[in-house]
Amino acid sequence: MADHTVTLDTSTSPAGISYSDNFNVAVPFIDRHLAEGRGTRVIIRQHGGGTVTYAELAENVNRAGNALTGLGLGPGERLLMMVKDAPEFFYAFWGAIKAGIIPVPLNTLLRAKDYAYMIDNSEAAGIVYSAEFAGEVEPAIEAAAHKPAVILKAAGDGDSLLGQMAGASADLDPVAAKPDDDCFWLYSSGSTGSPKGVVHAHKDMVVTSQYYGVETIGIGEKDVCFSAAKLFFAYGLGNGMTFPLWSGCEAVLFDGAPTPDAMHEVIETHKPSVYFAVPTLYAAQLRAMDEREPDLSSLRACISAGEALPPDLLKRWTDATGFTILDGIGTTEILHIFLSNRDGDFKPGASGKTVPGYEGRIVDDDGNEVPDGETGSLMIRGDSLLKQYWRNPEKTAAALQGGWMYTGDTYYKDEDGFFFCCGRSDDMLKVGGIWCSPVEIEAKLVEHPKVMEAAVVGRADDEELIKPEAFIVLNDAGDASDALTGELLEHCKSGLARYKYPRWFNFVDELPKTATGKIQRFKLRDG
Ligand code: 3UK
Repeated sequence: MADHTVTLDTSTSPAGISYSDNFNVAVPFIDRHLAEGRGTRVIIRQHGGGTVTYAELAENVNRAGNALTGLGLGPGERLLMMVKDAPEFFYAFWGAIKAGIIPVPLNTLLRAKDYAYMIDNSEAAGIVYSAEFAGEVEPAIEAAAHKPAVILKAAGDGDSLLGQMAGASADLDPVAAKPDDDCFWLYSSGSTGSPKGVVHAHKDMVVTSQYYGVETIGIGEKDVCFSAAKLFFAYGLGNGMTFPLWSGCEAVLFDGAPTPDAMHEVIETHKPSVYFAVPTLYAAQLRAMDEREPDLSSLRACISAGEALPPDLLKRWTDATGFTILDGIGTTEILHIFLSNRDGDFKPGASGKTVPGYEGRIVDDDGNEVPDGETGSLMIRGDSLLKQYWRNPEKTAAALQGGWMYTGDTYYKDEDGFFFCCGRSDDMLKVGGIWCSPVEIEAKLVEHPKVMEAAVVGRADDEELIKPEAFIVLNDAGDASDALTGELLEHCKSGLARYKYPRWFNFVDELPKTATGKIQRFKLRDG
């Protein structure tokens, strides 16, 4: 077989996927389109900006790879990316991969402290960031002990990546790789401890794009994909970049905050056929529709992931728009969705059935499969699982057991094969589809001089969506007041990523604890 090729046997479902021995995934995702005559077709439609064709993309990827190499980055070295949803995200990510450099897209909503940790943990050789995020990225670079050799703005004149690309060659041979070689990382959070680098292989984006994108959602050449979830999330990376690239269709990019009105404007302007969002955003869009009815007629599918989609929200969306929403669960470790509802085969409240190519088991504490209808831990097997958590053999061994991934989610399966989510096995929260560690919010609250202790749990709001709620013990109980609540709110908003602040504050005399002093958050949740 020629180098860097994927062969699909579509006579079976899931399709049989085989790879050439020498396999750099930038070739099938980027260069293949030129060979298949798609050069003049549009891949990127930037909201408020221009378009990029497949030929322009391929050239810019080559220039980016050459620019990064020219600056001194070498194969296997990490390039952290705090880059907004814009063409330069594609150039940096694929240019790095084609040159053997490991791109690591980071959540652009994080704070300097988070970035400093990731710089040190990854020992990144390079950082590329959009100017919008300089206020958090630049202090992080100052604070980190490890000093990346290459620091570069993504866009702008002169020293930026785009500036360097202008002077770089438009030809680049893909660096030799194996399908299972390290390709890119994403960071994933845990309830305690620090974020973990999730190492993915070259083949993983092929697996998710084919099994979920093509075989589950039916994404094809005529589709236009728009993801409200940004590209730095595993969810957005698939929705807004790898699925369109795999299927040879278009991606709409929007670099602003995903407000309901902005989403409606983008949909009306660019007429996407497949829309990907999170439950919190669907709920906010419904509220905005009370003011103005958007034209959503270009859509053929609405998809939700990141947190459970409440059945009532699904019903209200369907009543208002005529569309169903296909809920599916994915994780950063498995890269994309592995349980999904389908058009004509869905149940409200369920995460759906297994996606082709994945197997799911629900097990008890001893690892034995439980009968249908009983809850247990969800384990998943498939070909897109992480290789490892970077330099974390303990967490890797706990998560990957005999080829199965322990998701940390509690589930049951009904007699029809539908999986139902019953929540996390740990205390982690998903707020608007984004991880939120109670421990991190508690630590921020305790920094306030009037706070002695704090516990944070998830509480369902009026729309059944989970938000953080704080229980606070003050040094002096007499200080409890609405003014102090306002002060604590500001304290959290200014020091944490913006989705993490508590929506409710309760002042209490003490927190429930175990004999060993561990906060019993479940008692606060249930109480
Ligand atoms: C939770 C869900 C119920 C669940 C993701 C689509 O969310 C993604 O990845 P993360 O690593 O989080 C994974 C965790 O989020 N979760 C996600 N989707 C659902 N819970 N119903 C859902 N539909 O706790 C899971 O373990 O941020 C989503 C595609 C790729 C992804 N990485």
